[in-house]
Amino acid sequence: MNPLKRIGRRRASVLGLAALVALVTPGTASGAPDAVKASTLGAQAAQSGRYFGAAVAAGRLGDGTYTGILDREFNSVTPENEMKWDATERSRGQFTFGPADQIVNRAAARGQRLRGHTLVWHSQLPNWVSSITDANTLRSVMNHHITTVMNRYKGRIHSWDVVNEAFADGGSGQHRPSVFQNLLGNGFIEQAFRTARTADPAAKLCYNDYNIEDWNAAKTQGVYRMVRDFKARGVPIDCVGLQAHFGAGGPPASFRTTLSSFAALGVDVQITELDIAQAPTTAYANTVRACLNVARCTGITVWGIRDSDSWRAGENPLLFDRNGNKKPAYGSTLTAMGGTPTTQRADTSSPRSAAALPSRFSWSSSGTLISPKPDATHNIAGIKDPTVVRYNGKYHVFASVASSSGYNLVYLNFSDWSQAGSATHHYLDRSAIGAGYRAAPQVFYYAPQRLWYLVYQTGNASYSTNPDISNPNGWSAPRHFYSSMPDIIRQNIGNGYWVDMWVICDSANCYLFSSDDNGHLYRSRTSVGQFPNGFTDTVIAARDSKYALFEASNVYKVQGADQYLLLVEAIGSDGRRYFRSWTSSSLAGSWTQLAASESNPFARANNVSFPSGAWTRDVSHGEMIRSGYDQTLTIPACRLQYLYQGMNPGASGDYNLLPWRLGLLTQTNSTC
Ligand code: G2I
Repeated sequence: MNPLKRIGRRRASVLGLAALVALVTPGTASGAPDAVKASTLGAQAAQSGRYFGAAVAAGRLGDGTYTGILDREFNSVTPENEMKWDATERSRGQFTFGPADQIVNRAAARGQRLRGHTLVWHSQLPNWVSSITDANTLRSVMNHHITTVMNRYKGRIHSWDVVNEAFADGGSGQHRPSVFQNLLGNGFIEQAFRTARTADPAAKLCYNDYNIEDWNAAKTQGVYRMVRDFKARGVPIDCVGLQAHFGAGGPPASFRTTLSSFAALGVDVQITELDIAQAPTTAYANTVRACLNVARCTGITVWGIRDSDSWRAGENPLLFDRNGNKKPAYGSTLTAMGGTPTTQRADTSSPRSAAALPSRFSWSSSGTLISPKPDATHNIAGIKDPTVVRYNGKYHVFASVASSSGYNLVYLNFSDWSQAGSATHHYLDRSAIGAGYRAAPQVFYYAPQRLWYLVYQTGNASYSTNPDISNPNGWSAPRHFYSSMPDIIRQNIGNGYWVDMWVICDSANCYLFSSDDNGHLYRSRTSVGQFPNGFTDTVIAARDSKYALFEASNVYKVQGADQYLLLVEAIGSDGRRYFRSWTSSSLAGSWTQLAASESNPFARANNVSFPSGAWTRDVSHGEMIRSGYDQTLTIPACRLQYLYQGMNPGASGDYNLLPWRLGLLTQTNSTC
């Protein structure tokens, strides 16, 4: 965002631009189908709206091979042991959430979904519970446990295993004996589900068990009768988890019938703990196919990552060997979902993978969602350059506010977009950020330091930090990333401006991108350990003509793919702002055009529909809605949303006084 440029200068320069743009941005319409074959389990499962998850152990999160596979392949996580009763309430009323928090916070920051496992189970139950002898005490202890654990993670868990393994093995089809069954009778399961619904009404409530995959088994029929009865009587239940701990033969022939029979009762089904002795390729493929064939089979979780992580390690039942290499069953699993495996060694950096994003985009725009809210001391003309994260159940938006006296920043939060217009605007010149030229903010949580960063331009590239994103007064005074403008920028900037600083990190390095309104995208680097200090090695990351590579660059990691997305704002042959896009397999790599022309733009008035009225012809400086909130800037591969600035097409005059407003694009050609 260039605070100084004027619309008049821009319009005057547009003559002859059409030819120029055509020259430098050849059309990239490829006719490639929108449906893509992803090269990782999570990304491919997402193509059909499903998740592919893994059980995760907090104790292994320091193992880079383990987390490398976890973050590359899986988009859902189940804590393997950390949410169980013996881990969370070892003595009555004393709750411990450290290891569970570790898994939850890590997954949430990366946009991975979470399954909760498990609230009521006869196993891994502390002695103080199993030795209770009084029904009223046990009931209140059970309800308190469910409520406390669910409250802790409220809004962050997509599905909870409320009750685990309550049915007996063998031919009875009845509940197994347990302290819950023995003291509370058959009604304990219903009681647990009712308490769970009250505690977190948004979570899907699941009954989870093993050996219920064979439709002909008495245990399966017992669970089926319970779910049918719950649905008939309005007891809250949303899904059945089938653990799927299989022998080498894989799933029983009736597995798909079992899944579809439960689904027909009006519940989702999920494969929750998949592992198969010796991991035969066909057995894995058959399991996956059974799920894909049932619309309400919403996801698959494997019970561990490498064979050495498995509770059945001696049977090598998982998709990765102990060195982290993909096993043949990995390939058959991915292929069964329609994906394409890449050959990949666990200990090298990821090679390029199949594109997870389509090569053409179409969007639907909201109307104006956020407009300036001037107050007695802030006479604001435009609200611009938004940055946004979803954290703790809220969208947190920071933006530039433009007025005749210059630029500063504003902060607002709201729980959903329908509330955006009524949110309070907090002017950040009242914080230690202070008055004066501050513009084009970017916000993220820097997980290694457990600190929020707001990056913005002040003439230099600057930042403030805050331990609490929701506290507008918590931001520190500005500090600069550079002692002065790097030489390479000084040599290339011409008559442009140094603007729109953007930070993104991979597991080793952080990169700072910036633009010069003169056709150059710059990139500097520091290590994750040194950040925010040490940005050096500034290079030109991309170059084009001035208006074809103008400003407002954004760079993101595409979830589940070895793919980064670069967006840069251009000025079109009609003088209107739009976005071009490129991808790369590495943040330090070269960028390949994705949708990068006026005829096949990433987002431009010609690929956006405006159901509530064409309030803008510009699709200008904005930011993607991320799937997480940390420094990796991870975005989903599907159903993209982009918060942007637009304005009344008839407006003109002083650039700083133009009536910019914020609106939201939602991708309409997503295939997943
Ligand atoms: O048993 C396989 C699974 C069956 N369905 C419910 C799941 O929750 C269950 O998971 C396993 C974990 O994979 C094991 O990791 O549950 C076991 C306990 O029943 C877990 O084993 C426990 C050991 O029993 C403990 O001694 C150990 O301290 O793992 C703990 C942490 O490694």
